[in-house]
Amino acid sequence: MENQRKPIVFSGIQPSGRLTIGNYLGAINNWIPMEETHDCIYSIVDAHAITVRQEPKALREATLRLLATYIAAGLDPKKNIMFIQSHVPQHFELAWILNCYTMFGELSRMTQFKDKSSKNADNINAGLFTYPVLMASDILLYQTDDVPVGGDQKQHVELARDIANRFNGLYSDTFKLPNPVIGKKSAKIMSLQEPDKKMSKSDKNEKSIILLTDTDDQIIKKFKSAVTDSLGQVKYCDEQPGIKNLITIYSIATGKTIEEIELEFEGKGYGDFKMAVGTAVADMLRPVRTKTDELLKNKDYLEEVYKEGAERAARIAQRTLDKVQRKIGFIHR
Ligand code: ATP
Ligand code: LTN
Repeated sequence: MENQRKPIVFSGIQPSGRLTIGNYLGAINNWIPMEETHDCIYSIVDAHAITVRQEPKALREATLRLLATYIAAGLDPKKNIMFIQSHVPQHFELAWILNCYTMFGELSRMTQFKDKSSKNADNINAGLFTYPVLMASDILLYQTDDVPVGGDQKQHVELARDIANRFNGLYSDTFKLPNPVIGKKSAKIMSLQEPDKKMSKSDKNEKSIILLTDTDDQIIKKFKSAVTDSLGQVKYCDEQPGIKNLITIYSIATGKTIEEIELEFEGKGYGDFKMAVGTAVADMLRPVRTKTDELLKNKDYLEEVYKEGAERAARIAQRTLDKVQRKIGFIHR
C-alpha cells in the first residue's frame, strides 16, 4: 500500500569519547540501509554520556564529531532525523515518569550498570543506575518498532519493552513495544589484544581498539600486532577467538563470506591475512574519516542539521508525552 506508515527506527550513541570500529560496525553501519525501509531517528545521547564524568570541552567536541560521523558514514540528514538528546527535553520529562514505573530490582540486574559501577567505583551516581530508564524514554517517545544496536544493549531494549508493557497494562495502549535489532556478524566486535573481551572505546590500551580517527598506518600497525594463536590457520572457530574476530571484521569490510575468506587464505600465514584485514579496514574507514573532518569545518551546516533535527524530534515526542501525562492524571497545561 502506497501511504502505509514505514516502521520506526530509533538508536543512539554516547559522545563519551572517540568511536571504535565496534561502534561503527555494531551500530552505524547497520543503520545505513534502514533509511530506505524505515523512518529513522538517530540521537547523540549526551545526557547518557554524563553518567560518567566528562570534560565539558571534550563533550562538546565529541558531540559535534559524532553528528559529523553519522553524516560522513552515509546517513542523509534529509531522510533521517538526527538530533542531540539534551535539545529535546521531552526525554527527561518522560524519564521521570517512567522511573516511577521501573523497579529497583530490574535496574539492579542490568549488566552495564554492574560493569560501569565497578569501573567507576568513585562515582556510582544515581544517573548511572537509572540510565536504562532514560534509554527506554528515548525509544518509547517515538513509538519505535526497531532499535538497531550491538549485542551489549539487548538487555536495555528488553527492559524498555517490559516498562512499555507494564504501562500499557495499567492504563491502555500507549507505547509501541520495541524490538532490538542486532547484526548477526557485528553483534560483538572483540578487542584486538584480548579477543575474549568486547572492543570498548574506554579501553586504556590503544592497541586493542581501532578508532575511526586512526590513520591508515595506525590501523595497519594495530592489526599487525593483533593477538592470534599458534594454530597457524585462517579458520573461523571458537578455539581461535582472535582469528575469528579478524575474519568477522574482514568479512564485513569486504562483503566476502566466511567460506570465501577461509579459501582465500588457505595455506597462507597470519602475516598475509592480518595485512589484508588492515588494508580492508583502512579502505573502509578512510572516506568516513576524511568526510568527518571536512564536515567539522562547517559548523553552520552541522548546527542547521541538529536544530532542524531537534524540532522534528520534539514534535513527535510531544505527542507521546501528552498522551502519557493525560493517562496518569496530570492536568493539561
Ligand atoms: P563504552 O566502552 O565507553 O561503554 P561503547 O564503546 O560500548 O562505550 P556506546 O556509546 O555505549 O559505546 O555504544 C554505541 C553503540 O555501539 C551501541 O549500539 C553498542 O551496542 C555498539 N557497540 C559498542 N561496542 C561494540 C562492539 N565491540 N561490538 C559491537 N557493537 C558495539
Ligand atoms: N545505551 C546505549 C546508547 C543509547 C541508545 C538509546 C541506544 C541511549 N539511548 C536508545 C539505542 C536506543 C549505549 O550505551 N550504547
